[in-house]
Amino acid sequence: MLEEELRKLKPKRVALLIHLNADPDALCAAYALKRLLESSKLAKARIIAPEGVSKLSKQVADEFRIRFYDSGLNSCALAILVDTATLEQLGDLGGMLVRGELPYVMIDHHTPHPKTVSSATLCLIDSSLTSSCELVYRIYAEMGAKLTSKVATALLTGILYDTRGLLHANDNTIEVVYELIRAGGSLKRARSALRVEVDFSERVARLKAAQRLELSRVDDLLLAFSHVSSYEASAARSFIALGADLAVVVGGKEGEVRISLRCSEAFRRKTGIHLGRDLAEKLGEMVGGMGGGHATAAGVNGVGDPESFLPKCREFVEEVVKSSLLEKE
Ligand SMILES: [Mn+2]
Repeated sequence: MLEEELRKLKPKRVALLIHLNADPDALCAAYALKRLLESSKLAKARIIAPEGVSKLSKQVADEFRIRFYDSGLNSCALAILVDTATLEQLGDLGGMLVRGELPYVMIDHHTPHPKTVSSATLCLIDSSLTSSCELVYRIYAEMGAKLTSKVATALLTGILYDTRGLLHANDNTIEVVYELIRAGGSLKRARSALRVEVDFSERVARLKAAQRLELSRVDDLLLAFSHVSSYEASAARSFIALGADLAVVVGGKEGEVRISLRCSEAFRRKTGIHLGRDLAEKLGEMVGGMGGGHATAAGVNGVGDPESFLPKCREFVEEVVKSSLLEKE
């Protein structure tokens, strides 16, 4: 279908557009498409990542020598949106598409926005797939195009990323992974492309936060509190991994206070507490700043002394948790 569309439109140059702060699935899917369009002589292609890609994607790009740009849309006759469900996810570059100045095709595994779909020339969307790379593999298969081992490995990388190392893989994912390995793809190399080493200073911060950890128990919920000068979010996440139901880590120095809150799904279910709304917003007021976020991850910025704010913070959080449990009874 994509092939027919391209033979009809005959664009000289195609932009492969990926979302802001693109993850490895978006980048690898775009890369494999670029190789497909060029090797089958359908069009020249350029990967455009508005405002750049994520830190991990940068590492993947270095590993596979994938080149991407943050501009050049003007010289393209067609855009292919990869792993991108709405035009808003393209930042300022989406403007040209919103204004209808450039036709676009969508290739994605997210549930798309109806408005974005209705203006598209062609949509190849399958939300039953766990990654965009699987969809790109399907396009290769439909066209009968040959995969090089490098492209196969790149597609495996995107799949491993979006499925958290195949944890969320479904039957189709495993079939595609099998075919990619048969085509010469290396799971080992894909895994190593995604391996992240945690910074030394970040590991020190996590361990210091652990050293200062104060534990409270409310019913059968474990609440962990601590303070650290930086990497408070990383410390809070590590407490959840250790087994805390709720982690509150106060960070900052020299009069600046940041608070990072994380909780488990079980905590959310048992207490009904939304960290952003029920804790972060009020903590933000308490430190003369602002707080907010999601149900299981939130943050606060304000002023004060992190260490001396911790007891007040702890008292407030424990109160909210206790009263939410009473309400639930
Ligand atoms: Mn994806």
